[in-house]
This record gives sequence, structure tokens and C-alpha cells, in this order.
Amino acid sequence: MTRKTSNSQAAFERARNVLVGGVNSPVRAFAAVGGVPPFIAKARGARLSDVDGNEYVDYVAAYGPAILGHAHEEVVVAMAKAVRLGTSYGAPTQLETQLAEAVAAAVPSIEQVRFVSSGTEAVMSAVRLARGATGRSKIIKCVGCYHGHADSLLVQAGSGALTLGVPSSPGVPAGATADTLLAPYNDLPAVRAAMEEHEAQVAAMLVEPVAGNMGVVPPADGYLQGLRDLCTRHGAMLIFDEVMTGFRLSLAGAQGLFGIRPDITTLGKIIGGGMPVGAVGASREIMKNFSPEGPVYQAGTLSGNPVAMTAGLATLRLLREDGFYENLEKTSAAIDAGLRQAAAAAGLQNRVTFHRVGSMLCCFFAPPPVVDYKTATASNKAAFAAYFHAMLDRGVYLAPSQFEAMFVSAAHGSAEVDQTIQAAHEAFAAAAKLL
Ligand code: KE4
Repeated sequence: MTRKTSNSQAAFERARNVLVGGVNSPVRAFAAVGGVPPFIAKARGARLSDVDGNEYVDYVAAYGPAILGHAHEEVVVAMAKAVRLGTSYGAPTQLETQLAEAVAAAVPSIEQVRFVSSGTEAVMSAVRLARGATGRSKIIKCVGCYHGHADSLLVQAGSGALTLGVPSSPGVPAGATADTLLAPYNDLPAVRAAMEEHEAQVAAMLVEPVAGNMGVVPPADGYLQGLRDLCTRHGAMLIFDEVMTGFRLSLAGAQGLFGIRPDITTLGKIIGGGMPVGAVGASREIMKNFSPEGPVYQAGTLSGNPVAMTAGLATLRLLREDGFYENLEKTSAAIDAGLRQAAAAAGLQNRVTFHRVGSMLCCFFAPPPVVDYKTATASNKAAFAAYFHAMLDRGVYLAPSQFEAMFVSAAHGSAEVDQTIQAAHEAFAAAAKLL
């Protein structure tokens, strides 16, 4: 299959002259899989088109936000109207109140919200809130989980940091991570030991309730409840980083799916409908520590941006429609089943591991079980790269890294599912040569 790439190649060369690596977020540069990243010209529904006119079924979904599909008419119309009223005021608007009310109505553990402009900002602010509210300094995070690129959290991080082999980045001074403790994902005894060793110093346990940044790794049975119990026992806060899973796995995110109540939740991606929005949410009791009511400083020029709030409100309205998540579940299950059959047809059934939670799924090129960073990073990256390019050449756009998730949208229909599965039969055959 030859796909025209000359325009993306020219665009990439020009971009690299003025943008580091030609991108504004490292994972987009295709370093993990090689080749030239398609430069996207437009997107609608479940499909992207690049500057060479190639069309793709999209499973990156902007790394999560595009749960409705791209350029949903109701979101576009609402944003177009909002833009004409001004793009940013630096003053309060009722739109922020309305979106905060929608978030609080959907997520029982959230009574109040602070909007920010990215997931990184949300998690950075949530960690400061937990430290300020408890008067403690240590944070426990899991190896392979990614919580944005704030200094104190770029320690054994996932996603692009893992993809590029810099899970702990240069430029982060030892002092910035001195209070960051690490535990393997799904390892309760390790968290228990850290809390007992640093008794009364642990401000919070920060966790992705479903890990989506080392590929998709679900929580083991009892893991999240175990973290909840340990935090309660040791007076630490449980922070669920739901930047990816929030409004993705259910209206109440992973906490709704698993029935666990964190103390603090971070959100992002979907709540902005693809516009730059992040959020911290918790009880009023905890949130009152944030400025201007409390002493924990937190601020942002574009926080609560009216156009972004409008996109978020339009998106959440559509997510609340009857049957939204049930339909997404049906499509996601069909894709997962088809991919498993395609892998089995290539003789890979015991050499790859499929994980799916709702509309987040992935295929590890490693035998089961994959339960944490160690088992995820045992994946055969060359085989993944062969699979990735075989899918791309057949018009199926996956994230260019073994350590990301596939995201299904409401716009994926039977045509997209059929195209994906057909491409996968040939793509797994290509990968099988390397396994
Ligand atoms: P941002 O600062 O990129 O908006 O959000 C950081 C973040 C925080 N927490 C979780 C659970 C996240 O998944 C993320 C960001 N996710 C990655 C995708 N794996 C962003 C993609 C990228 O870095 O380009």
C-alpha cells in the first residue's frame, strides 16, 4: 500500500525549522514508530484528512477529547456564536458557573471546581491543594502513570516521557522530586509500605484510576478500594487523575464506574470539548483552601475561557443524552472483538495482550499479563511499529506509541469498525514477522 506523503514531508521539514522536533507535543513526532507524521488538514466525525489528501479512521481523538467525533455540529455552532461575543475577558462569566454545575452534577465527589487550561495545570494545582490542605509534603505516584509535565511529577512518567525514554526528565532538579515517592501500578503493598515509612508526611496518593499512559492498564480487583482505605487510614488525600478517564468511561468517569470516592479529582480533555480546559474538583471543605478564599495560590489568565467553556457545555450536554455510553460501549466492544480475532488469525493470540475499559483500549505486543510499567514496557516496540504503519497505510490512525490508548468516539460506525478490522488482519500479519 503506498500512501502519498510528500506534502506532510515538506510540512514536517518546514516545521522542524521553527518548532522543536516539528511538533508542540513530543509524542506527535513519530519518534517511537519512525516515519513522517501526517500533517492534518481537517477532521469530521471519526475521520481525519491529511495534507496529502489521505483519509484515516481516527483513534487518537486528540488523545481523548474527541469523544463525540471531530467538529460536532452542535459544538461548532455554539462556539461560533460564543467567539462573536469575545474570546476572553479576564473576568467572571456565567458560562464558568454553568460548566462547573454540570461537572458537579455528574461527579458525586465534586462540590466545587477550579478550571485551568490543561491537564498538567490541573494535576499540579491538585497536588498543591493536597499539600496545602494537609500540611504534608510527600506525594506517592505510580511508575508509568503520566500526570502532565510539572517538575515534581516527571518521575518515571508514562506517555510521551516513556515513549521518548525520558521518564525522569533532565532539567528537573533533585529538590523538585525529593517529595515524590514511587510505587508500581497495581501494587498495594508498595503503597502501604510507603505510607507506613513516611507516616504523617504523605499528603496524597496520585493515581490514574485506569492507567492510560503506559498503554491501557486497568486497576486490579480491589486496588482502587485498597488505595482509598490506605489514604483514609493514613490521613492522606486520594487524588484520581481523571484527565483522560473523566467523562470518557462514564458521566462520573472511572470513579463512577468503580464506585470509589476520591478526595480530589482532576479533569481535562473532554470537559473542554477539545479546547484547552482542565479542572480540579473536590468537596467545598477541601476546595476552600484555594485562593482567593484560602491560602493555596492558584491562578490562570485563560482559566474558564468563555469559548472553551461553551465547547465544554455543548459537549457535556450531548454526553448526557440517553444511551450515549451504551452505544459507545457497543462500538468499542465490537472493535475490541474484531482486533482480537485479527490477532488470533495471525497466530498471535498468546503473544499479544488486549486491554479495554469502555472506549479506551490497546494491544500490547507482549504476552499477558500486563499489569504495570514493567510488564507494559516488555512489549516488542518494533512489532508495534510494524502494526502501526500497516494500519496507517490502510487508513487507520492509531497513536504513534505502544504506550498510548486507542479512543473510540460516538462517530465511529460500522464502516469505521469494518475498515479497522480488515486493516488489522493485515497489520497483525506484518507484526507477526517480528514477534
Ligand atoms: P495535558 O497537560 O497534556 O493537557 O494533560 C496532562 C495529563 C494529565 N493526566 C493524564 C491522566 C493524562 O493522560 C494527561 C495527558 N495525556 C497525554 C496522552 N497520553 C497527552 C498527550 C501529549 O502529551 O501530547
